This record gives sequence, C-alpha cells and structure tokens, in this order.
Amino acid sequence: MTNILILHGPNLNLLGTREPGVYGTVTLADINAALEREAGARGITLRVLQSNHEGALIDAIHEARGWADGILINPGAFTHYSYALRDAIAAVGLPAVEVHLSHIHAREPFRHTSVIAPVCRGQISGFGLQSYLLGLAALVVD
Ligand code: CA2
Repeated sequence: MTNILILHGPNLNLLGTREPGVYGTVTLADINAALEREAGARGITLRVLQSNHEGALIDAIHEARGWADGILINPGAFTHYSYALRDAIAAVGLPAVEVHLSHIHAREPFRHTSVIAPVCRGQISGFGLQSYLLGLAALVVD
C-alpha cells in the first residue's frame, strides 16, 4: 500500500480555532504534517483533501480508483447521514479506514451512528490526532 488518499470532511478546516474543549487545539495543518511524517517513514505517498462539500469528497473518492491503494477518511458530520459518501466508498472498492478526533460513541446520540463504518475496514474514534496515525497504520496492515 503505497498511495493513500486522506479525506477531511466538513468544518475540519476550523480545527484549532474553535471548540477546543471538544476537538483540542490541534490544527488541520498539524494533522497533515504528522500524517506526512508518518507516511514518509513508511514510504507512503499521500494526497490530502479537505472539503466542506459532499460532492467534492465523492469526486475525490471516484478519482482515487485511478491511483490510490487506500483511503483514510474523517467524514465529519457526513459520517452520520451521507449514504452518497458511503455508496462512493463501496463503489470504488478501495480499502478505507474511518477516523474521528472525538469519541463519537460517547457524545450526542446522533453521533453514535456511522453510515460509513460498514463499508470501511474499521473505525478509530476518540484519540485526537493519534486517531489519524492509528488509522494510517491500520490501513497499511494487510
Ligand atoms: O470527531 C470527529 O472527528 C468528527 O468527525 C468531527 C465532526 C463531527 O461532526 C463528527 O460527529 C465527529 C465535526 C468537525 C467540526 O470541527 C470543528 C472544529 C472546530 C470548530 C468547529 C467544528
């Protein structure tokens, strides 16, 4: 597994600027830098996209068919209701891992459901920036 698409969903561009009580002070740039460091050490190439638009995330998943070996995704709030994102992941057939900064199962009931997790290899939730690094490690395990 040498080429991985990293997807960050809606509002994750705001990380580090608001709601530090829930999401900490880490920024999206911090997360991407940590992922790049880890990927470099593992000989993996990343392409990273954050979008607030469902269609842009779906387009990136479709395009990943041509170059990626796997997808690491924090779908943000789309986690809880986007059947379109779920269908896109299922359709391309690439291995995917879902990650969350916060422990979604310990938050409001609407966050306890993921419509994305069933089409992923697994879900890692609640470890902040480490969720992404654990997710990357999980993705590259055969
Ligand atoms: O815990 C996660 O990683 C989430 O995917 C984050 C989403 C939330 O809807 C999911 O239930 C769990 C929200 C991302 C919003 O990030 C913000 C960051 C700073 C200020 C406001 C929102």
